[in-house]
Formats: sequence, structure tokens, C-alpha cells
Amino acid sequence: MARRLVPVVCPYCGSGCGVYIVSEDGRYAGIEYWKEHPFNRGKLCPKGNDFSFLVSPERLKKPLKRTESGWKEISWSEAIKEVAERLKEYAKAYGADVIGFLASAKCYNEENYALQKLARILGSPNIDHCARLCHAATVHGLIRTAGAGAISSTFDQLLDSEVIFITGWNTAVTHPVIFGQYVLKAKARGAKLIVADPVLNETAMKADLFLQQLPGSDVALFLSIAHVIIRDGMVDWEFVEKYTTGFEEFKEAAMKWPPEKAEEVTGVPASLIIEAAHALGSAKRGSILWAMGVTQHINGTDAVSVLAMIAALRGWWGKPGCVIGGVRGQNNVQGACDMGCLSEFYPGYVRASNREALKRIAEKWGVDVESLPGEGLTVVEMMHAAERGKLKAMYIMGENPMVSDPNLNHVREALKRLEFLVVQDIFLTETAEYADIVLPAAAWAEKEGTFTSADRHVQWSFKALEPPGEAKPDLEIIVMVARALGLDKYLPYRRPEDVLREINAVIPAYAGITPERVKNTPGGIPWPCPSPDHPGTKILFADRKFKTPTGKFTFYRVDYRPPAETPSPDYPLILTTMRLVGAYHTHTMTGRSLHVSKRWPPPGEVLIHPETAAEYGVKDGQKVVIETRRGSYTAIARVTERVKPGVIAVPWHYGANILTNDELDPISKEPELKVAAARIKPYTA
Ligand SMILES: Nc1nc2c(c(=O)[nH]1)N[C@H]1C(S)=C(S)[C@@H](COP(=O)(O)OP(=O)(O)OC[C@H]3O[C@@H](n4cnc5c(=O)[nH]c(N)nc54)[C@H](O)[C@@H]3O)O[C@H]1N2
Ligand SMILES: Nc1nc2c(c(=O)[nH]1)N[C@H]1C(S)=C(S)[C@@H](COP(=O)(O)OP(=O)(O)OC[C@H]3O[C@@H](n4cnc5c(=O)[nH]c(N)nc54)[C@H](O)[C@@H]3O)O[C@H]1N2
Ligand code: SF4
Ligand SMILES: [Mo]
Repeated sequence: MARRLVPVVCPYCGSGCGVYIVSEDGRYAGIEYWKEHPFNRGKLCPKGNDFSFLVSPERLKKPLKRTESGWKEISWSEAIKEVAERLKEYAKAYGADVIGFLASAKCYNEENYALQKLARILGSPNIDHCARLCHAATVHGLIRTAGAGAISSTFDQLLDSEVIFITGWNTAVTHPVIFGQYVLKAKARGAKLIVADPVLNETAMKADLFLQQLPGSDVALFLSIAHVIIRDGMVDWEFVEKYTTGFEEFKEAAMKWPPEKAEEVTGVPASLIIEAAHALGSAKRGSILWAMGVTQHINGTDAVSVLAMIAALRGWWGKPGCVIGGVRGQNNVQGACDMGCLSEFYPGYVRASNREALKRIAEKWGVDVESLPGEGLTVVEMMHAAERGKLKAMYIMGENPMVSDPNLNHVREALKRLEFLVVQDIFLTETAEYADIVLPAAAWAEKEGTFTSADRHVQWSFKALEPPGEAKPDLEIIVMVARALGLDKYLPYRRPEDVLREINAVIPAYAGITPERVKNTPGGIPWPCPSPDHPGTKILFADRKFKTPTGKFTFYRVDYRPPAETPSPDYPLILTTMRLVGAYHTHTMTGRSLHVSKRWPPPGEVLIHPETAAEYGVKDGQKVVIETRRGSYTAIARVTERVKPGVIAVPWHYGANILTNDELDPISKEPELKVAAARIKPYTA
């Protein structure tokens, strides 16, 4: 028997932990800790310890076609022929913009690059992925202020921070290794940890200072922190004067939010706002980090911008010991964005509307720039368009919108209304249930390529296992579809290395991350890496040159707007959503992993304050029905003071998106997954 330890990158969150897969004759036989991995040093969270979903009997093994009498197994050649013929048919009859593509933050950079190229060469502008539900607001907020959307510095810089401000990011649960190896170590070295979150979550439990704001009130809270920093003379004037523009405009907005006024809107006592502002205002090196609690709002872009501007007030951008940014969630969501799987950006964040800049890409692709589509529809917009019959076909690779999108009753209608749906996944997901053709994909450890972690490290993950049945790597499937569409000259790839070489040529920040080099660099290389002899970049903007048109950090005026739904007599509670450490997203993988699935079963617990529970006659441990204007969901009541009266919080892994609101932030098009007006009642059978 051949037993090998194969180095891979964990397929769950964006931390980028390395781990060995134990491969016995190409079959999964568990994991081993990779103790020399520069990032995680062998540490893993519960998910990284249990990849048994790989050998679940439910893995897809053959292409499937929907028939009157249910699913029928078909051959690859039949499946690919049908997919290509139908896509061609729609493109010919209506134009390719009636077709939507979803790429995948679970797939390799090479696979995502190939899919967006296929979509755009076919003429469809509609290519997007789950970053839209995630850090689209971070990308837009940071591009507007600093000029680039990725995290400012690598996580090792946290160790030298004097203060770490975390908001809307439950680090201990969603990026446990970053928490243990970097945040808590920084704290042990003397850093002060400030957490602002509507829930006293696992991260807040370790905080030195905890601010508990109402969901949806972040912009008021952050403006008030800026207010105190400016008012009390804690601005780094040298930085602001030399390297920024627009300070006066921002100041005017911040001056409207004295802490006493912010207290009324946020529910955070003015004294705590002042204490937090003073802690930030007196540290030379500080970090400000956020995630979904900040971005998933109709004003998420504004909230992100204010956090970026607070860091600029303190002169922290480009400084060692300072990490500013939205911490990417999926193992390859940073990469899928870099690869251009966003409807407004081509690879390397070239604006789809910037024809001049697109010329360079068109040249590399060997097409006329005029033939390249402009901006397309985003994830939620695609669902809205499908529901109206405007989008007729979709190709979904490695996403499960029937659980992850907001307002699931509408998503169901949208998927039903589609005339043709292809789902390419490793399992028959809730979304695949509506497909016409299902294509079985190989999982990450059954193929290879690069992933880009939350702190921009590009790592190679090696092939350890053979895929089950006839499942194939996503890249191979995309290339087969391209060939059947007659587009093979644009996607002439035989292996991931071929695509990575093209990425090296097309995306300047990846130019030096060649296949040879990245395979031989355990832990990976942080982009930007402009040439093969460049070490990669730990700290962005170290030269204080920002990527904005003026080259300066840009302050601007931000005004607070309330969430799309506020409590009403019918729906008097504020519902927010959150994650659990042993459940990952739509639970396709964790739900089929032996150990974690047992410990984190559906439907999850909804956190309810004792006063609210008493008001509605709900007891701890009892089943409770949560209702919003869009639907109802049953969860188990956890009566706890971790939330404030009137606020309830539920994990969304198991279907709670039936409740959530699909209103969008006008700038980033990110939906308000974190606030809905709700009511509760005890469950009766
Ligand atoms: N175990 C596990 N880990 C994961 C994932 C997973 O599904 N499971 N998913 C990965 C992905 S893709 C992502 S994006 C990350 C997400 O990681 P996180 O952003 O940490 O995930 P959430 O728990 O959704 O939200 C974080 C916090 O936002 C708070 N919050 C709610 N409303 C508000 C608000 O109005 N303002 C503020 N400031 N906070 C608010 C919630 O109470 C919660 O504590 O996790 C990644 N890691
Ligand atoms: N209410 C609420 N809703 C949310 C959020 C929230 O905080 N609150 N968070 C949002 C966020 S941040 C995110 S990122 C989204 C995530 O939304 P999704 O991306 O839709 O969720 P996943 O479950 O990660 O879906 C990944 C799919 O890829 C499949 N897969 C895994 N590996 C492979 C592979 O190698 N190839 C292929 N083809 N398929 C593969 C999995 O089986 C799964 O079906 O959810 C969003 N939804
Ligand atoms: S912290 Fe993230 S990358 Fe590390 S083992 Fe857990 S899920 Fe995997
Ligand atoms: Mo995410």
C-alpha cells in the first residue's frame, strides 16, 4: 500500500491553514498536522480536523439529467453536448446576456479565471460569485478610500499592534486559527482588544472593552468614534496633511455625531464610545478588522469607509504593526475576486466599464476589446432578473444560492423560472435540485491549483486523492464546455499550470507567482509580487502612495442611514444572522463530515434575551418560530443575556435565509443579510 502525506490548504475559511492529507493508494485516510507551516504551525480548528465529507456516499459520481421520472445518469459527452447546445441556443436567440454564471470561492484561482474568461468570451457580462454576499462592501469601501480592496497587511503584523479593534467579525468562531495564533498572542504581548458587536460573541468574551451596538447602527457608532478622535486632538496631522485629501468633508460628517447622540441610535453608552476612541487615539500602532457584521447592510460600503478613515486619522495605513481590512471568509474568495469573478471587474480589478484599460486584457486574450462585455448583473440581481424571466439560463459552479442568498422564497421562484440551469458541484445541493444538468466536480484535494488567503498569500494545494466515480476537476469541465462551444482556442489549458502562467501575464500583482515558485514555497507568497525574484508584499502602501486617482488616501463625507427594515408593531424585534464554528455555510461539506455534523446539527439556536423570551412566552431549549415579512423558520430558543432585549440572532447555515431581506447597498450591491424586522412565537405542532 502506498501511504503518502500530501500538503494541501484547508478548503474552509480564508485563514489559509496548511495540513497534510493522508493518502492511501489515492484514498482519503485522515489528516496529519503540518507543524512547519509558516502560518498555522500545525494548528487547525474543528473543521480542518475532519474532511470526511470527501468520502461521503453522497458525493456526485456521474453527470445527471433531469427527466420526467427523476434524475437520469448520463455520460460526460452527452452532458457537455447538451450544456453547450443550450447555451449557444440562448446566446443566439436573445444575446449572451440572458445567461448568468456564478464562479466559486471554493475553487482554485485557475478554475475561476477560466470560468470568467469563458463567460466573457461567450459575450455574457453576468459573472459573479459569493463575494457579493460577503466583502463586496469592503472592496468598494476600500477602493473609494485607499484605492485597493484587499487587507493592508499580513496577519503577523498583528503581533506588533498596541490596540486591535474588531467589529462584526467573530474571529474566535469564523477564523479560529487567526484568533489563537495572532489575536490572542498579540493580546498576551500587551495589545488591547476592543470588540464592537450586537452579540456578546466568543471573540467579545476575550475583549478588554466591549461595545454592544444595535444591528445596523455601525455607521453612527464609527462616525462617533471618529468624532472623539478629532475632537480630543488625537489626529496624526502629519499623515493627514501629507497623504490624504477630503479631511474637512469627513470631519463635517463626524462632527454631527457626538457620543451622546450616537448612544441614542446605537445603544452604546457614550462613555464606552469615548473610551474606545481614546484607546484607538493614543496607540501608535493599531489594527482595525471587520467582517460580515459590517458589510452585510444597505450602508455596508459607508461603514467600511468610516473604519478605513479612522485608521487614516491615526496614520496607520502602510505602517508596520497595523492591519486594516475586511477579513476574507472563504478559502479562495480573495482569489476569485482577484481573478475577475465580479461583474464589475475583469482580472486584476480592471473596471469592466474602463474600455481603455480593458485593451490590455483583450490583447492577451486575442480578442477585439469591442467584443468584451461591460458590467453585468450581480448575484442577487441575477436572481431578480431570473424571477422576471429576463435571465433565462444559469451556470452555477460551486455555490448554493438556494441556502446562501437572502429571501429564499424568491430564490426558489427564480430558479424555477429559469429555462436552463447547470449546477457543477460535489454534492446534489438544494440548488442542484432545480437543475436541468448536474455536473460532478472533483473536490479540492482531488485536483490542484492555487488558493489566495485572506492576507493575500497565494499557496499551491497539491493533489492527494482520486476523485470518486467519474467526477472531474472543475478546470477540466470548463475546458470541455469551451471546446464544445467552439471556444477552445481561448481556453487551451491542459493543466492548472497553463492557466497560472496566463494569470502571471495578465494580472500584474500575480506576475511573479509562477507555478514553479509557488509549488516550492510552503505558506505561499503574498501578492503584489511583480516579478519572479520579488519576495511578495506584506504591507501595502508602505510608501504611502495610495491606489486612488490622486495617489492620496481619500476621506469623504458619510451620513448615517437606518437599515432597510426597522422594528414595527407587527415585527417588533431586530433579527441578525451569524455562524457556528463547526458548521460551514450551506453545510454541504460540514453536514457530511462525521464528527462536526454530529456536534453542530440543524436547525441551530436562536439567541433571545430573557426579557424578550418572557414577553413572548418562550422558554430556553424550546422550539420557536421566527417570522419576518418574507417567511418563517423554526429554531431552538437559547435564552441568554448575550443579546440585548429586542435583538435575536440565528445561525443561517440550515435555511434561515427564508427570513432575510434582499435589499441591496446601492454601491456594492451587497444584500442586508444582517438586519430584518422579526417576531417570534413558541412552536406548536
Ligand atoms: N465556522 C465557520 N467559519 C467560517 C464560515 C462559516 O460558515 N463557518 N464562513 C466563512 C466566510 S465566507 C466568512 S465571510 C466569514 C464570516 O465571518 P464573520 O463575519 O465573523 O461571521 P458572522 O458570524 O456571520 O458575523 C460576525 C458577527 O457580526 C455580528 N453582527 C451582526 N449584526 C451586526 C451589525 O449590525 N454590526 C456589527 N458590527 N456586527 C454585527 C454578529 O453578531 C457576529 O458576531 O467566516 C468564514 N469562516
Ligand atoms: N443570512 C446570511 N446569509 C449569508 C451570510 C450571512 O452571514 N448571513 N453570509 C454570506 C457569505 S459571507 C457567503 S461567502 C455566502 C456563501 O454562499 P455559497 O458560496 O453559496 O455557500 P457554500 O456552502 O460555501 O457553497 C459552496 C458550494 O460549493 C460546493 N463545492 C465545494 N468544493 C467544490 C469544488 O471543488 N468544486 C465545485 N464545483 N463545487 C464545490 C459545495 O458543495 C457548496 O455547494 O453565503 C452568504 N449568505
Ligand atoms: S481556521 Fe479556517 S483554514 Fe484553518 S483549519 Fe479552521 S477552517 Fe481551516
Ligand atoms: Mo463570505
